[in-house]
Amino acid sequence: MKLIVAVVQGKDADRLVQALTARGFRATRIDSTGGFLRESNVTLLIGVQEVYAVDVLRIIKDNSYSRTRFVNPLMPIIEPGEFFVANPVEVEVGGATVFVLRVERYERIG
Ligand code: 2BA
Repeated sequence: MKLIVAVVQGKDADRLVQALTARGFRATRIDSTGGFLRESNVTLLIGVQEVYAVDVLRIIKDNSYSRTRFVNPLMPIIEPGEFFVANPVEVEVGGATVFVLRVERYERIG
């Protein structure tokens, strides 16, 4: 058993979850926020038998898109009389950030 933790952009999450559930995979969707951009994203927890991990990774790849965002760098400390024009910096936010973890034990109780 593997636990796949995938951080995806909010725009891709609905389609990705639909694609996973249509193929019979179970997923838990957690609303999350990126530490760097401080924008909403979605973290999916997907528990699968090891043989299906490749299929899940393929579905994630097919449904996650890279996008570029412009962010304003932090203002430096400026002295009175000085001025500073911040140039936005382009950042590429990936399709998905994926962690694959080994699961020691999995149970559905009830
Ligand atoms: P954020 O932390 O908001 O990062 C958004 C994008 O900003 C990143 O895209 C990356 O292109 C850039 N970025 C992040 N930290 C940076 C830094 N210190 N310097 C320069 N640029 C930086 P992705 O790498 O595709 O990450 C998308 C989201 O996936 C992240 O949102 C975060 O929520 C999650 N993530 C990425 N790497 C992670 C990690 N090692 N552990 C946990 N979560 C991670």
